[in-house]
Amino acid sequence: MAPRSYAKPSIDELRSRLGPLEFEVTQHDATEPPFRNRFWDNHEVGLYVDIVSGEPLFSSLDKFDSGTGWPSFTKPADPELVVSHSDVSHGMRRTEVRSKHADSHLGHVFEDGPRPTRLRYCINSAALRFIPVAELDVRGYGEYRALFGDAGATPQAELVDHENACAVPAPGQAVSCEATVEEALLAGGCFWGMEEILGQIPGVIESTVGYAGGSTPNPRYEQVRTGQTGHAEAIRILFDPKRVSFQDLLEQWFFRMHDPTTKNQQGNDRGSQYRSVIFVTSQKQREAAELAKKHAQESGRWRASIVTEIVDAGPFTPAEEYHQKYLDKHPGGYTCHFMRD
Ligand code: MHO
Repeated sequence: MAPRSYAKPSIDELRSRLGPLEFEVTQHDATEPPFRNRFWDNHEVGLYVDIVSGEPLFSSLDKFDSGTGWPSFTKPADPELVVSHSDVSHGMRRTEVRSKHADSHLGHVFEDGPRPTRLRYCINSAALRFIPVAELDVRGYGEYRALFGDAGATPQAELVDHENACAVPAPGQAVSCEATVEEALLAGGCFWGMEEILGQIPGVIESTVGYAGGSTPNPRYEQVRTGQTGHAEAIRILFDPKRVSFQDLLEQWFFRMHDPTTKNQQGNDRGSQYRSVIFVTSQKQREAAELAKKHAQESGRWRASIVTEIVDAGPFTPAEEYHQKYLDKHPGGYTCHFMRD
């Protein structure tokens, strides 16, 4: 086989090939939210490669549970391909790590990791693609198969020395990664119209429609539409809190784009799947949501009581592809959402 090329594609090609968050992280040094990302809790055996170029970066053999909510490794799979730079942004002195060939921003490395290296590579899931060990050969990473030996058969937890994981950093040392991207998970009726408005707010990086707040795992639309699964049609947005705060998102947009006073109903759509909910991902979001709800009630825009629920965010299951950006695909299609004055 010809040697693999890890060349970086053009920015235009990257824009179309990567998701908006993947683009923001790898090209603009953004940091994704902790925990609610692809790989922080992935325990499968395999190789993590650069989502931009495919160059091999980290191995599951060096992955450990750091408790930070980001995938964390004690060392790169190939030290040649992970380059360190000093980074003084966000008022901290940290060591940034980037991929060698594509120069993708990956995350940071801290000196508070477990043995054997005592390093903690704190990496964005959005910068990574995961190649399970069984697929290394067919995906062109055959030469990395040896790295894993019989590991394919060994549970991941037994391979890593967890002792001293997440040690407290020495005084004055940078403490951790800090997310620059925040998630909001909202429900307010049919998700087609909600996404159309939420997706266009300045500062919103990406939106996905799906199902949240129910009990059946991995629900599909046909189940949710019965109202029996407990899910609400929801919209997950990732936004830049420097450009729009969570509270403004709620006060200026969420509480104006749907009627928060109609219980289990929005426009003509009836059922608990159309209820109004703010699913919060932190205590800070809960406080902002309570305040925004209070201000919306006081605004006089809504004469009846606001029934919007504020609950902790649980799992979010993305909806079927045909529901994503539905009104872009079907201009003039059904919506009951519009901005009130
Ligand atoms: N009234 C619309 C709601 C669709 S939304 C995805 C319909 O029944 O098609 O629930």
